[in-house]
Amino acid sequence: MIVKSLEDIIGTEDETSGETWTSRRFIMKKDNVGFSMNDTIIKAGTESYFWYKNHIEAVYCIEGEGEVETVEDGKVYPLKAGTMYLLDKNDKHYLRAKTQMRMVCVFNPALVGTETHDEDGVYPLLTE
Ligand code: 9YT
Repeated sequence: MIVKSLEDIIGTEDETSGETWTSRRFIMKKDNVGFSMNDTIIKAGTESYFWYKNHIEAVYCIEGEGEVETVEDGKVYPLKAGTMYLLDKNDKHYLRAKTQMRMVCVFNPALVGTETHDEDGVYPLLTE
């Protein structure tokens, strides 16, 4: 069994940041269970464009308020603590944080842990 606390991750190499977010990586590819899980902070007042074309991501909002918009159809979904969205079609999306949001993010395939978005909002499919 693996047991970790957020304070074991903050400030270590398992904490990765982009322009609008900081992700604390609890479960990664090296754990070899087929998915990864992060506790991610999205900065207040930001808009991010993401496209996980190589991954399926489920996102569970546990703090804060914002919205997610699917690019293809322009649908906007409000987000608050207790709301989950699943990008089951590798959907291109905008994520907007009204306040700071805290999200639990699950990826399949698992993230190696060092991924950040490229200019297309994509995470590369890393193998190590
Ligand atoms: C919700 C979202 O996609 N945030 C960006 C960071 C990413 N989820 C991650 O690596 O934790």
